[in-house]
Amino acid sequence: MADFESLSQSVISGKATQVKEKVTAMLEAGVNPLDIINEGLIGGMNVVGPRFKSGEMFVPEVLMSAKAMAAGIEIIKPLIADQDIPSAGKVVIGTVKGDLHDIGKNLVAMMIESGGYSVVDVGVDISPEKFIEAVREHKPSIIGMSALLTTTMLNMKDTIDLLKEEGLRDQVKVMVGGAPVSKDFANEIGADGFAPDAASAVELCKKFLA
Ligand code: B1M
Repeated sequence: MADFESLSQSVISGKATQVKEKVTAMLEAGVNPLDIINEGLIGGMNVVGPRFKSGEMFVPEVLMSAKAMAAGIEIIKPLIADQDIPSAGKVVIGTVKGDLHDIGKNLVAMMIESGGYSVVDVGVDISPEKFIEAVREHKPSIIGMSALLTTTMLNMKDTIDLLKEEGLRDQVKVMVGGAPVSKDFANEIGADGFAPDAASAVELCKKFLA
């Protein structure tokens, strides 16, 4: 039985080396890579969130946790992103303007890629204008916007409005997600869909491109 609790604990305490060792040992023992992500790594970040909120953890510690989680993801990524799958469609993904949170966005990008789509990750703090530029340059079927702050989620609407103004809205499906985002909010701003987590994001891509 894999000790996900111990892996989560290493994420919480920001110990990247321990995370790497534990992830490697679990993979060698044949544990499913997605279970390692969902139960061990995300499990740890799910504890970090409330502690950050309640003032038990501060930004430098949260960053250490984020780095420890990223170290684990790096080891797992090549195992689940199958480069040989022919692309089922292209997705441009980024975190919206003013927002630097990228852990969830990176996970979503990785899962979408492993679902057979080619992904162009445009990064964080992406303004509506930069999203438009990326749509023109990469011609994706889907654009994905991530936001973790209640203040920055409003920038999703600005991007959708600019897509309309630029006559590009009909060419792409818009998917939104991130902790403060909801289905109702997605409908309100005129997005095509909302995904609460990375696995649902892959399902949504499939639905969009079916
Ligand atoms: Co920030 N932060 N943070 N933070 N941070 C939150 C989001 C917060 C909820 C913490 C809290 O107070 N409880 C709070 C937001 C409050 C609000 O707006 N209501 C907050 C705040 C306030 C801030 C700062 C303003 C703090 C400060 O400086 N005073 C600041 C803002 C900086 C900025 O962006 N301009 C800040 C900074 C940071 C760090 C830099 C320290 C770090 C980010 C490091 C990084 O990303 N590289 C950080 C972190 C780590 C967090 C928490 C603790 C964890 C976020 C995370 O990575 N979760 C977070 C608390 C929390 O969310 N519980 C918090 C794990 C990740 C796997 O989940 O991102 O939700 P998540 O992604 C999920 C789903 O949401 C979904 O799938 C993912 C996988 O299942 N999903 C999508 C995400 N994007 C999607 C896109 C899709 C579809 C699904 O389609 C395109």
